[in-house]
Amino acid sequence: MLARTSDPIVAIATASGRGAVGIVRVSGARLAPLVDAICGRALKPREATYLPFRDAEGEPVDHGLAIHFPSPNSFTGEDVLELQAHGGSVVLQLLLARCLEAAAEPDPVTGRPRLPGLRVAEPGEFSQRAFLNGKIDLAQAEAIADLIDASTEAAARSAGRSLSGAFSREIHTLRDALIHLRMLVEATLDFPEEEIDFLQKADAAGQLAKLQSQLSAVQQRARQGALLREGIKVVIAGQPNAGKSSLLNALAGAELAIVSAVAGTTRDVVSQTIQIHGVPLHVADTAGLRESSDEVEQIGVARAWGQIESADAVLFLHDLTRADQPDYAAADAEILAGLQRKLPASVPVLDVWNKQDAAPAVHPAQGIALSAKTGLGIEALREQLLAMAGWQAVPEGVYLARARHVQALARVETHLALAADHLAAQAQLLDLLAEELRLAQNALNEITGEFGADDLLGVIFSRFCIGK
Ligand SMILES: Nc1nc2c(ncn2[C@@H]2O[C@H](COP(=O)(O)OP(=O)(O)OP(=O)(O)O)[C@@H](O)[C@H]2O)c(=O)[nH]1
Ligand SMILES: [Mg+2]
Repeated sequence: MLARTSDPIVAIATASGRGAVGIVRVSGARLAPLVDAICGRALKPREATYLPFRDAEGEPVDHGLAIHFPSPNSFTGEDVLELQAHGGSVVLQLLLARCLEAAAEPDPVTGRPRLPGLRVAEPGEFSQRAFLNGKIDLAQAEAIADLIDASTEAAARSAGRSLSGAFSREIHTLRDALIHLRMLVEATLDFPEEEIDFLQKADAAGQLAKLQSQLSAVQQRARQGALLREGIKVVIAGQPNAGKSSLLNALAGAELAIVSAVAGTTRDVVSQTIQIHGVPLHVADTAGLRESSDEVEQIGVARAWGQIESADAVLFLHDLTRADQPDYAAADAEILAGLQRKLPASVPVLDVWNKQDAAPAVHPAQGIALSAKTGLGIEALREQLLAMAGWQAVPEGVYLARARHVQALARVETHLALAADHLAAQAQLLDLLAEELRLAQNALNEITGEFGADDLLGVIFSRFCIGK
């Protein structure tokens, strides 16, 4: 949980390690005395000035650029001082320590500490302040963290779109339409004798239906955005020697897992994130599923089932060259029964027949045939994986969204559906209609944070990196 105080805060804003430039950032209500102490003078607002950063004796700690962003025209909305120094970790630590020291020193004029209470920022605290001071809304604040964490170019682009407020604007459009409808219903409640007429004339049902269709468009894009951010987990499972490790290597384009003709080669789970059209897929290769007296192999098989149980999608790999052997088919049937027992119906299982190159005449009744060895059919599998993940190209562009947003939108959907029922059921349910619309608006507000749920804020901002 973050401290929600107005303490001045300081942090190294750049990544740890060596770099050409590193930045120490300070934010607080009034930084002028600190600027004086470290820069030896006042700075022109928002102008970079090259100068020595001074220690307590006036000696330079380092030379660099200092920029003072007076409140409210800064990232956090408070006074912000940015010190761009050389990017060594020792230099930046010295500069950070110097800021803390200078803050505690008595001001030559007042004799009181220059910047009482200056402390090192918690992760995400700068962005939290930006949010609390109305510089950005919650969805935008999350987009900052998502942009930094983006694992694919598509994810970074869509995080940028969310950060620029595209997602928030869509939410505001929905909210405004919702408020309009609520006002209509609330007004009707005040004049009960006219209610049906009034709502009918204003086409409340039509407005609600329009709102529902707008919502479903936003939902679709948010779901795609959440997919870009989180990806899905795909587990490759099947009998020993089917070519699971070969398939992982083929998908990843690298020799990650050991491949050999010995059945029972893979023991540990080997995982790799691959991207298909920008969607991250976390693919896990597992031990071949069979009864074994080998203790290590047994552990591997147990781990494989553990992976399967947490999968979002399973590739059930078969060996085409052995497809016609009765005991091979029997073992596959046993594995299939296990998959059906352990997986909810919502997790797709795709039959993949490997080694097509060695059995070109055999064609499976269902699923797809490929060769991990020659690469034949791998592209088709990649497309199929995207479809299994639920990816659809959305024309207007995707904005990065989080599971939290998708869930909130689903709650809005539920409340609007109930509201529509109450509206259709006529006058006596107007109170309930009004209540559902209110709840729908609450759920929408959660996305942009225009409400006061402190606990939620703590969770969101504590996942940031320090200095952001
Ligand atoms: N002809 C042919 N051979 C393949 C293909 N894919 C894999 N193999 C061979 O099949 C054998 C087993 O491959 P692996 O990828 O190790 O199989 P696995 O399913 O990971 O096996 P375990 O780890 O023992 O469960 C190796 O000799 C591979 O060279 C393929 O597409 N065509
Ligand atoms: Mg293997």
